[in-house]
Parts: sequence; structure tokens; C-alpha cells
Amino acid sequence: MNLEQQLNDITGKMYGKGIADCTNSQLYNGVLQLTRERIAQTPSIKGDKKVYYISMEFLIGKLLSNNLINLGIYDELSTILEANGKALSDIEEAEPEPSLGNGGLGRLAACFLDSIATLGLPGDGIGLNYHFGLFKQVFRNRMQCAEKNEWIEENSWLNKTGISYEVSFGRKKIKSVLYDIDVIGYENGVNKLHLFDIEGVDESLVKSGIDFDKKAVDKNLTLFLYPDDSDEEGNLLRIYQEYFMVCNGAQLILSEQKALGHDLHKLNEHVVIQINDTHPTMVIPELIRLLTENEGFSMDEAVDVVSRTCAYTNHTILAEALEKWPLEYIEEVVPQLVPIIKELSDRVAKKYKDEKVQIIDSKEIVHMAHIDIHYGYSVNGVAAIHTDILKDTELNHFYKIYPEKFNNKTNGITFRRWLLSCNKELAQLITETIGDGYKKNAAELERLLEKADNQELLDRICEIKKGKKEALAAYIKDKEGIEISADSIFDIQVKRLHEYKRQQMNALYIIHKYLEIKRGNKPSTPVTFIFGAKAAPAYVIAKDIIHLLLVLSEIVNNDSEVSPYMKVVMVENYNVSYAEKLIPACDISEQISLASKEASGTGNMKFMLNGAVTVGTSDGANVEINQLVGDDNIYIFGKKSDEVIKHYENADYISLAQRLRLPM
Ligand code: NBG
Repeated sequence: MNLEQQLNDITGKMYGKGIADCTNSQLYNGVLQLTRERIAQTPSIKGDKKVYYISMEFLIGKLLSNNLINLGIYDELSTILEANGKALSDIEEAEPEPSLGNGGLGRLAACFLDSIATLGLPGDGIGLNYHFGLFKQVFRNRMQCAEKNEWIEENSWLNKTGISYEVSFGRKKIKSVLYDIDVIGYENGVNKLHLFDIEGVDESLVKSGIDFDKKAVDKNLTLFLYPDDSDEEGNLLRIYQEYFMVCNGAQLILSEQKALGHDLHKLNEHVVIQINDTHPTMVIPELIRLLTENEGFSMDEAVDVVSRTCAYTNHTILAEALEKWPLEYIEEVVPQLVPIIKELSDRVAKKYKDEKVQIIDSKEIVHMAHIDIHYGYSVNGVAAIHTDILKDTELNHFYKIYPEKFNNKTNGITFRRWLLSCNKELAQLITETIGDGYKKNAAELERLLEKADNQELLDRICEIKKGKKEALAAYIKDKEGIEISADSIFDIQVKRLHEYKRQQMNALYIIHKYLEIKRGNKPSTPVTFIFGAKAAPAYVIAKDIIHLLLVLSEIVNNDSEVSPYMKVVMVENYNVSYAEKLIPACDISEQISLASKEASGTGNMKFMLNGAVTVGTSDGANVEINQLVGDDNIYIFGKKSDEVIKHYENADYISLAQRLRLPM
């Protein structure tokens, strides 16, 4: 059946109408159904070895446009809709965005799933089906407030499977339900994102904002991603969530492998379990528990095969993000894991005396990353400089023991979402210029270098940028009520709010610029500063910085002397969909973290791919981007990471203000 007939058929059955008579949200449901039917005809990816990417976060964003592109039917469908007086871009707006991640770590997981499927490798994600995800940010009185983000509708990408496992929390047992989301490779087969949920989830526990009864785990376990963990109840809930994910994941992996007839003693020949940061670490003791209790393995056999199967990715050197749980918390939530964790810890203690590499330290604190490093076969950082810092500084004690385990995998991004989907005009121009090999092989972009002096091409790129800026300006006018000019320079910093990312430094620069304009030093081209960021609800300084930006925005934009030359916008509820509008419209990409702190960054890559120049520090993947694009396209400033690390070691950093004895 051709596409138009199929869609007309679907809308006919769903709403008793043809395409032309449906509303955009009805069409969204119709196209969703059509896409699902097409996916059902696409073969799943098979192979002898499979990766399970286990992660507390998958920041997948909206799926419609990407799925259509990857199925190869986007253009055709777009034409059909146009002929019926509809626009696919309007229909895409009707899709709710799931917020199953905080930022880069979760978005990376989603990009990996796209890439794994596009490469035709068998690889599934394992995570949790949070009903309200990360909070939705709303601004009240120029401050961030948090509300629940509802995204699960009657028609969605979630497929309820018949799979269910029992998870024991001591004597309490909770049953899971598994939902799958299909992950379609670009011109390739289908993998799965497995999202576990609890049977008895009770959305009515959330009354206002994001507060809820944290104790009722059999009802609240999958309500939110990372509930406020600043108090003890929050910490325990986090451990409940983590164990629920890994216990289900481990059962799924073992049952799939048994169904394939694979010998579990050779699990490592058929499976890699990629542990995304420390949150899924308990999968190691859990697998050992299942193999010894249910599969007749000796402890030595289980430890051996699990250690050959699991690999760990470290995403940060910030100490507070490397999880450490008091043993008593684990005892309270999952007592059955405690003997295994103690056994793993004893084995380490027998071999190595150094306190810094112990799993359970002298204060009875369990260091999750240490379990991963001792009992995984690979430890990777996410950019060259980050991996070097792990080896030389942060994890140096481990590097000395296991040099062979350490390796670097610099992050990447999927071109399907961050170019083909969000900037179709630029993708089209690149395809016309160098063919479409770059869609699967980024290195082919280098062929554009031959055209570096082609004025006509450069003019067309500028035209596309201008169009994207106009579209963003219209969107911001609509959403934020702020008028900005597409003729101004769009200088953008969007990412989670964190002190090390230095949105505050950017704000200080804006204040300086404001005062300069007041003094009569007007910029030759007006500038629009755009921010987007959520702050963790318990991170007071981060919320204060948002407050500062919102206040600044109001002062600057309402000052008739300054606003013709400069505007400031803090967009509300920055998320993947907003990023898809901001990134193609950007002139200057701000990547200004305190060197050594940003493990990689991935926004930096997305902006660069869409033709923005970068202002940045020598941190994370900026360093490798610089090597590839040269000094003309990325402007690096500030201290190098080794200088920063030395200042920390010597505690001798003195700011300019202190040196000049300015009032602080
Ligand atoms: C983040 C880093 C980023 C990095 C992403 C993906 C965490 C813990 N880490 O620099 O801050 O790009 O991970 O690797 O969210």
C-alpha cells in the first residue's frame, strides 16, 4: 500500500476522517501509528555478540521526525501532507517530549542507540520508564519552579511487552512491567530501548510541583528521574531505583542469552554490558548473585565471567557525582547484595592495601566506581583530555594497577537528529555539494574543504543560517514574549546549570557590556545572548544564577538605551526540542567550562556541526574540536587544565580582583 493510502486508512479508522480533515494532533496520532506499522515490517538487528547499554537516563527527545528519517520516508510523507494542506513540522509540535535524562550523559546514551542501530550492530538500551521524567521548568517571579513533565499519552512509542520480573527489596517484592521503544537505524534494522516500570505506579501521589511521598516505593519508584537526593529519603529512593533497573536488566539479559542457547559460562563471548556512569554499578553484584544462586556457578566462576562482560564509562571527575553509598543504605534496600559486595571488597582488600582503591572503606562507605573498575574489563573516559586526567590524577591509583583497562572513547553525536532532522536545509546543501556519504561517515565532511573559497556556497550557508535565526526569533517571541532581531549576533549558552560550566562568568560579561553601552561604547553589531538551563532543585547557587539571568534579561531588554544593541533571553524549560531550534540558529557557541571539569561536552559538537564558531576553554572535546577545525573556528581562552589542577593541588589560586585588592 502506498504511504498516502496507508495514512488515509489509519486516520479513517481512528477518526473517521481523511488526512485533509484531521487536526494536527489527530495527524500526529495517525503518523505515529503509520510509523509503528512500518517499523513492525523492519527486521530486528541480529548478531553473535550484543551490547546492553544500561543507563538511568536516555534523553531521547521527540521521536517522530527521526524515525521517519531513519525509515527513509520523511520527504515522501512531507510532500503528501503538504498536498493535503498540512505541514509535517506542525504535526511534530504535537508530540510530547519525554524527559528521561538530565543532560549530556542521557543524551549521549540516546545518540549511541541511534548510532549502534545505524551501524547494524545488535545493541539494546536498558533503563527506567519515569512517568514524569525530569521536572518541567517554569519561571515564576523570575525564579525557577519545578513541575511534573507528563509525556505518556494513550498513543505513544511505548510498546507494552508481556515481560515481567519480580524484584526483591529484602522481604518486599515488587513486580515489574517492561515497555519497549523501537530504535530504528538509519537505513538499517531495529534495536530496542527497554524501559522497566512498576505495576503499581500511582501518579496521583504527586500533588503539586514535584513533591510526593518518597517512602511508598511500590507506588512511586518510577515517577521521577533523580528525585531530590539532598535528604536521606531521596537517597534511599535512588538506590531503590538503581537496584530495580539492574535487577530487571540482569534477568532480561540472562533470559535472552539462555533463550539463544548460549552457555552462560561464556557470557562474555556474546554480551557486553556497558555501565553508563556509576548509577547501574549494582548490575555487577546482581549478576554474580543470580549466577551463583540460580545457575550453579561457583563464586570464582561468576566473578570471572561477569568481570569479562562488564565495561564502565566514567563521565565526570567531580567527586560529588561519583556515587558512594553508606553500606547501611544498601543493607536497608537490598540486603541480598550485601554479602556479595562484601565478598568483592574482601577480595580487593586481600590483594591491595591502599585505602584509596578499596570498595568498602574504613567508614563503611561503598565506592561504586571502585566496583566497576575492579570488576569490569574496561574503563573509558569520554574525551582524550578527560581520559588523561583519569589516568594521571583522579583514578591514578587504579591506572597503576590496571593500565590495560583504561581507554578513551571521545563522545559523538548522531547526525540524523543534529543535522538531517534539525537543519534539513543545511543537510540538503551539503548533500548537493559533496554527496550523502557524510550522513553515515562524518569524516566525509572534510570534502567541503575543497569548496572553502566558493563564495556562492558560503552565501547559501549564510542564507540558511539567517532563515534559522528568523525561525528561532519567531519561536522565542511566541514562547518567551521577547522580541529579538535575526540581524543581531546570536550568542548561545545552553546546558545544565552548574558552577563549573560558568554561566555566571557569561553573565558578568553581559553586565560589563551593558555598562560599556551605557558609557557610549556601542557594539558595531547588536548581540543577543541566549541561555537555556535547568538547575537541580536542591542546587541553591545554580537556581540563584537562573534568577540573576532572568533579572538581567528584564533590566537589559527594558533599557531603551541598551536594548537596540543587546538583548538577553533565558528560555524556559530548555530541552531536546528547544535545542533543535537553538543550535541551527547559533552564531557563537559558548563552551566556557573551567578547564579540566567538563569531561567532554556534546553540545559543543552540535553547534560546530551547524556552523557556529565556538568561544571556549581548553576542556573536554573542545581540545579535539580545535585540532580538527583550527584556530579560526574555535577561540580558546583561559587557563589550561593542568594549570587549574595545579592550583587545586597547591590551593594557590588568586583572582585578579584579589590581586588588585578590589572590594569583593
Ligand atoms: C556528563 C559530562 C559531559 C559529557 C557527558 C556525556 C555527567 C555525569 N557527565 O561533559 O559532564 O559530555 O557526561 O559523556 O552528566
